[in-house]
Amino acid sequence: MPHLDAVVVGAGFSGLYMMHRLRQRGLNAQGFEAGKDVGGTWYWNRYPGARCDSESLSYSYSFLPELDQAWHWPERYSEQPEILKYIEHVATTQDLRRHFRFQTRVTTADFDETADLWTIGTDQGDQVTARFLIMATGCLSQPNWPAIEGLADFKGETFHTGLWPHEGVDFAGKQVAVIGTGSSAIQSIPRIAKQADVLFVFQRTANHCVPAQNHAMDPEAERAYKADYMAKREQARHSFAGDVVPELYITIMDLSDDELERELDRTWGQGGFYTQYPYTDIFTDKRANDRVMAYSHRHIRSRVNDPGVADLLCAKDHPIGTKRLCADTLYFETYNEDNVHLVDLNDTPIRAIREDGIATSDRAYEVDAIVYATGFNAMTGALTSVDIRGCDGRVLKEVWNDGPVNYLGLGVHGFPNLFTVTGPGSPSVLTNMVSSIEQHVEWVDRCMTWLGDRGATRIEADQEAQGRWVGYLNDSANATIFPLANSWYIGANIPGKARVFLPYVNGLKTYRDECDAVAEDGYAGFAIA
Ligand code: NA7
Repeated sequence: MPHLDAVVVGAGFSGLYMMHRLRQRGLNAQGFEAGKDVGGTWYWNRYPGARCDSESLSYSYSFLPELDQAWHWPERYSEQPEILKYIEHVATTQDLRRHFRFQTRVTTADFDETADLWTIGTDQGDQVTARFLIMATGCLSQPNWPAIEGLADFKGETFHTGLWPHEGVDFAGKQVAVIGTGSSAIQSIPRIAKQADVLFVFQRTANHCVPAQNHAMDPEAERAYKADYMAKREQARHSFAGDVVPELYITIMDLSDDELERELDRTWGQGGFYTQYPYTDIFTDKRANDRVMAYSHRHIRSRVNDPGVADLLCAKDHPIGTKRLCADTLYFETYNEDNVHLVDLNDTPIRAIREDGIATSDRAYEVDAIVYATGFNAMTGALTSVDIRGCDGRVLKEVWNDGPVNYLGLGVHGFPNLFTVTGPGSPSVLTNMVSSIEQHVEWVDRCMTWLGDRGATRIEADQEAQGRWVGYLNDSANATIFPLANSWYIGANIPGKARVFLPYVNGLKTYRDECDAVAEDGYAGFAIA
């Protein structure tokens, strides 16, 4: 059985950077990736309109300063093909592909306590042993298929936004259904509506959505950013959001109605998460959030002609931003088109999928294609779908049955030498993902170097430190209004999943400081052997 220093699972932004670091240190690391090539999220999510909601100049690696200068991002927020092109370029120029086995899914991982080694198995029959197992499997990588009766009976074309065909899909001349109105639906619906003869959108819950204000890259802004790139990277690394954005300096409740209107006109003009970044109280004071929400609703109503449809599109069940905020390009205007119909599933729930379409409580919708934009088993799904067995035969999936427990979002008691890059309990999805990925990869690399220098073969989170961390995570989340929403942040989108707030809410800067303090203190809270 081949023996390795480390196995890296996943060849997205995390896995590639992890591999780069390990190989630079001369370690013998092997990567496994289920897809045919690199890219992770950006490999799978090829649906029309798929786009990042962090700006491209900062949603990219910071460890390649020459590439920073050479690379041109054509838009403020790049579309999936551009991001994938960038990742592929990095994989090629850094010669990373040869360290990965593609079309190979890791299915099992067993820890041998006597040898301090993981034995890793794949669906292609590989068996390898490795000192360290690094799960770089992404936060939104296990697609969620809804449990609707008859789903497999449909005779037309079935798609999931998170598993989009590489050759693309032509909806011209077709009757199409989209189920779901989260970010993936909001990005794809305007594009699908342009092609399809008829589009039915099946909405269970409206999502808060603000204009992305995407545009072609402004050459002057690009020049200015590049002139100062290193400093900007440094700023992002030590910021709340992991990004070069204005941070927490305006308190909504201090503003009069007129002042707030002007302020929100300004940030709605900037678009996307700029409508959240500056506000100290948007996630801590529901009254402040309500005021922003009222503005958002007025904005939506001004974009949709039919007041009844506009009303359905205004999210009212959760404070704005407590489910991941969506950023749109002409989403609401799409409902002004004659071929687009919104179906309110609260009024007429789906009863079943039939051979020829979708049956709701009041009628049948005959369609040629159904697009499931129904999201992911977020943050834990990719980890618990692998049969990971630690000490004493403990199974990760079972240990996490009541919600994930770990220390720093990086290590789990009972599972030595296992690292989870952007695992639950770390800032990840509440920040610029690439910044959080880099922080984790660098921490893991530093930790492995430290262990190697001491001849240590094992690191494991203490149960007590883990308990304190989980308590701190919950207290931090409960000090905000995030838990008020039935979001994927809290596992509410997956039937039966424990209701635990998954990401770390105190921002990347504080988190980085906490992780660094643990490292500087000789990895306090971890048992080293
Ligand atoms: P999301 O944001 O989880 O959205 C999934 C959507 O699918 C949401 O509107 C759900 O409605 C809907 N859904 C899920 N199951 C059903 C069933 N059974 N019936 C009807 N509707 C259903 O996933 P996305 O892919 O859009 O975005 C995920 C993240 O990727 C996004 O936040 C960005 O960070 C990138 P519900 O709200 O549960 O009523």
